[in-house]
Amino acid sequence: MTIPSFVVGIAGGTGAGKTTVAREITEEVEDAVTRIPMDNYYKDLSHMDFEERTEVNYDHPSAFEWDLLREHMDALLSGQTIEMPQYDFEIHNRKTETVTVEPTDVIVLEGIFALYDEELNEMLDIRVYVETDADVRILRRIERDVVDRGRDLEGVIDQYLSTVKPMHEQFVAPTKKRADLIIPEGANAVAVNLLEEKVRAETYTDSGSVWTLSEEGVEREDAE
Ligand code: UZR
Ligand code: MG
Repeated sequence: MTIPSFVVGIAGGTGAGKTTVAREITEEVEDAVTRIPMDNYYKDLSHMDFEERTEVNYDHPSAFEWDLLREHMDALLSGQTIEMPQYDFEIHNRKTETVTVEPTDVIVLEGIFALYDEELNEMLDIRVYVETDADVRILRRIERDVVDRGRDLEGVIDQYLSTVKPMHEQFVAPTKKRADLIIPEGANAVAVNLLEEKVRAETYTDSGSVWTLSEEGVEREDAE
C-alpha cells in the first residue's frame, strides 16, 4: 500500500496552463503520480436536461461536489483506492463510468478552484497558482472550446463575459494569496523544471522500489 508523500495543488484561471504544468511536472515519473482534475468533480446534473445544463454557472464554487472531492482526497492520502468520476464537457455532465485510481507517491490536484477550499488546502504540501494574462487565457479558451468541445464562438464569448470573467475575479484570483509558488505565463520553463525536480525527488522515497535512469527517463520497478 502506498501512502502519498507529496500533494501538489495547481490553481489558476481558465486557459492559464494548469493542465500543461501538471503534465510537465509529472510526465517523467507518471507511474508514481496520480492527477486529479477537478473538472471530474463538477456535480452530477443528470436530473437537468441539456438546455438547463447550459445555463449553469460552472465558474462558481457551488458547481462542484466538494464533499466527494474531500472524501476522495482523504481516502487517497490514507492509502485507499477511489472511483473517480469522469466529466463530459460536450454534454455538461458527469459520465456514467468512473475510473479506479490507486494512491501513489505524488498526488496532483488541478483546477480553477484547487486552492479554494480550506479543508483541501490543508491536505496540500505545495500550493501552486498559474498566473497568465487574461487576453492569453481567453484566446486559448476560444480555441479549446470551439475546436475540442464543439461550442460556437458567440456562445464562448457570451459565457466568458457573463460568468467566466466575473467569477474569476471574485473567486479564483483571490486564491493566489494562498499560493506558495506563482508560475507566470503558464508553462514557465524554469519554474516547471524546479517543480519537476521536486516531484521526482518525492517519488524516490518509496523504499520498496528500484529506480533506473535510462534514455527514456526514470523508470520504477516495484519490489514484490
Ligand atoms: P479549465 N466548464 C464548461 O464550460 N462546461 C462545463 O460543463 C463545465 C465547465 C468550464 C467552466 C470553467 N466554465 O471556466 C472551465 N464555464 O470549464 C474550467 N463557463 O476548466 O480550468 O480547464 O479551464
Ligand atoms: Mg485544464
